[in-house]
Amino acid sequence: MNLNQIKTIFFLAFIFIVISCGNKTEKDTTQNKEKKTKPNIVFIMSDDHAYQAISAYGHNLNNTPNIDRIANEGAIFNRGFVTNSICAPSRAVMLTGKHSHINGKVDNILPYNWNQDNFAKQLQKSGYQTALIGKIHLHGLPQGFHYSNVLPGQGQYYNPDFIENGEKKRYKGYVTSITTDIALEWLDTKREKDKPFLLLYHQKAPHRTWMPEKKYFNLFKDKKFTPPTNYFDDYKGRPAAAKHEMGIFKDLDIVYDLKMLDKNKELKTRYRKAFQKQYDRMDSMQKSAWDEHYNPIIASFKKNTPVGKDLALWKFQRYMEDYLRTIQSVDDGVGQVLDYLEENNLTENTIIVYTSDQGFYLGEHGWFDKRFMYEESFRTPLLMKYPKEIKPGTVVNKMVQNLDFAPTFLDYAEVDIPKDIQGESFRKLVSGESSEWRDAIYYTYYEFPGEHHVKRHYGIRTDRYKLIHFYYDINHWELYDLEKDPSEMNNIYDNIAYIEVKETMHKRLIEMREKYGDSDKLTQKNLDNYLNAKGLKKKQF
Ligand code: SGN
Ligand code: CA
Repeated sequence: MNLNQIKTIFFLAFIFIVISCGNKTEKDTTQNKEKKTKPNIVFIMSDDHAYQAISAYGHNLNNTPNIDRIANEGAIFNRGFVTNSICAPSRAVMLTGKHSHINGKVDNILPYNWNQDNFAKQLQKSGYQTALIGKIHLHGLPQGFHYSNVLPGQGQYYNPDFIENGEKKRYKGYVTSITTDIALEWLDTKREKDKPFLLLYHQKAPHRTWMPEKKYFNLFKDKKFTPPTNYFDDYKGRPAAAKHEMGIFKDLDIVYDLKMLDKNKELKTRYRKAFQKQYDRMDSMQKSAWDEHYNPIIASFKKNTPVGKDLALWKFQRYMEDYLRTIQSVDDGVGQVLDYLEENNLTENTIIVYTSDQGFYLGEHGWFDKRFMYEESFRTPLLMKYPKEIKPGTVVNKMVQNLDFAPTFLDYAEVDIPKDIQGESFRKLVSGESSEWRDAIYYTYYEFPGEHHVKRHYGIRTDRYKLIHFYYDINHWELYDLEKDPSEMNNIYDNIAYIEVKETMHKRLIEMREKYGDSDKLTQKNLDNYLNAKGLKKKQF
């Protein structure tokens, strides 16, 4: 090799090194950029929060300025629905993007299989830092999260236990503020800050038994709540609804739900002991603040106990006060998280969603609780903000479901959506890029025989109509024209004027069950599993 050849080799080697270094630098930059531009996701979910109790929805019951901020700076969904209106199943659908009969968590009783895929696992694999904080109601160590700190089961309002990465410990204070503090602490000190993050920040409130935080004991003191027009519903034409055990008047316990825990124990109710247990979790300071507020109300109730219709109205008022008070603390927490994101320049690149695991009755049909496919519990609040893509003041009227969260988040994170996910991404819908969307949704409910006595049913809702089939110890169909009868008081299934609508809806329901892989056989299997788990036999009912 002569000198010139050696020079050429050195020169080529030099060029090669420069090019590869250049490429490497460029590649690193692209990866970094990608990492940094992937949006963060803060998914806020509360438990049993009725859309009627968010001021952005305009029902004038309460004031939720922080939750409203999400809608004002982003989008409000007027038709957000769940697929199965009960806690644990709703969360399983949210995580997996699959209907209950596919993910297996059909009711609050049967176990959830954490080994199956969920969107947090997918995001984790793609480089996200993930955390789950608060209520999840799915037994077992959560999978898909670098950090989890969750309430066991339903959780407690005062001095709650939490399970931090599998280890149980008790916190002192009020559950809503504690959940917020844990979430803020994770955001501030626990996550790796150079990575995009997913935070599931899930409140227990406003779940029963609606125990407010001290600072809100006097909120609504002077406000008189008017019950909905169908508060004294007679359930005509709706035999499943008539069998309910979720009436504010009939079923709310004066002591347990409405807090009339008199010290001389004269008010002997069915669930008095259960509430005593909750009260006993409080320390002496918490108890004396509680008593200072409730004792005068108890005294006045005992001195002048209302009866009949007056009692029904008194119960409604008491129910609304405490239910809405617990929401005020949830709203405060949302404000703290939004402020944190703003103060840390995270607003632009963070998707924020506010929703509930389902809707809730605030006296409609005379009820509290959920479960039915009727609007108030089938629907759920949904507000969303992402300044990069969603215009402030956006209103979405298409029917989205909790089934759609998983694919939507994966879409934003640019992760391939697994083929077996049943929901659809609403990213383009909410940004206004496309208005193409489904025109019908499917619903199932399984937890019967069970608490509140809501019979098993499934059904379909289109923009205008709803068809429901109640089964098991009843075989009953209901059809509603939601345009003419938004409160679903008039079952028109046997109305001759709707014969064609009825036929079309039946046909569409069959198609829908095929589309989502549901069938009578699966329904029967779920029923058998449930009865086995509860040690029940069909003939007992
Ligand atoms: C508890 C409540 C019920 C409620 C279920 C399910 N009773 O059992 O009123 O329907 O949870 O709620 S309580 O006396 O224990 O409060 S869910 O949101 O978890 O599905
Ligand atoms: Ca719930």
